[in-house]
Amino acid sequence: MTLPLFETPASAPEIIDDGAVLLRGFAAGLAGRWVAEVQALQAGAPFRVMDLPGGARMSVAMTNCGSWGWVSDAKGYRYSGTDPLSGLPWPAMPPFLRNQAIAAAAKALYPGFAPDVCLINRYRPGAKLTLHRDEDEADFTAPIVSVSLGLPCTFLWGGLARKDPVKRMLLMHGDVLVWGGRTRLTYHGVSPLKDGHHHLLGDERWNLTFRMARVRYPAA
Ligand code: MD3
Ligand code: FE
Repeated sequence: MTLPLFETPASAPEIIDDGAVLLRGFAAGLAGRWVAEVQALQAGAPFRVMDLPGGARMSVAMTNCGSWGWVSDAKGYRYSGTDPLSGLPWPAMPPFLRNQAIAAAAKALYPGFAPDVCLINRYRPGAKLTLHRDEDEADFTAPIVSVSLGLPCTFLWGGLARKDPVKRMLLMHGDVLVWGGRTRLTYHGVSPLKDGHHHLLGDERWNLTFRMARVRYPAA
């Protein structure tokens, strides 16, 4: 059989831990559409760098779509129904993005996923995310679906305590990870992005995380 050039075939789901499922290449086939959808969101809610409560500035630029968006400033982190840059509601989650995230969750055996937030992170060379837990959501029984596009990164994957040993894992363009069950509250982060060139995103890496911030899982 001849595989199409330039396309990573999506592979069977891999269980990488209790509740965490890796769908290698899930978003690779329609990556151009993913990129176009994120670009279209820029008109209403552009990428911006946020401040951390301690006073430092993040290196990753972020934006959101959906009913809620994750924000950070001198006062702390929280979900906000409006974009602090515009004062307006975040752009609606495009149906293509939402449907793809729901399909990925279903493939990872999480039916009833109904994301009300898509947080979008943009990394340029040197940008990183220090070890943290995602704990601002209302219902930790809901998984998080994460989609990687563009340059590869070294993902840092720890345990349930900050001091637990950290494993490293290469996340590549098109990879989708579904984090649920026992892994939902693990510490994780991203090593400083290495310079490189990707045919769709140049020297950038984008990561989309679909979350259920203010809805209960599973959705009725
Ligand atoms: C494990 N983003 O936005 S995606 C974040 O690549 C975030 O931009 C990283 O961590 C990024 O909060 C990592 C992989 C990921 C996302 C959410 C998780 C791993 C997770 C939630 C729980 C456990
Ligand atoms: Fe996170």
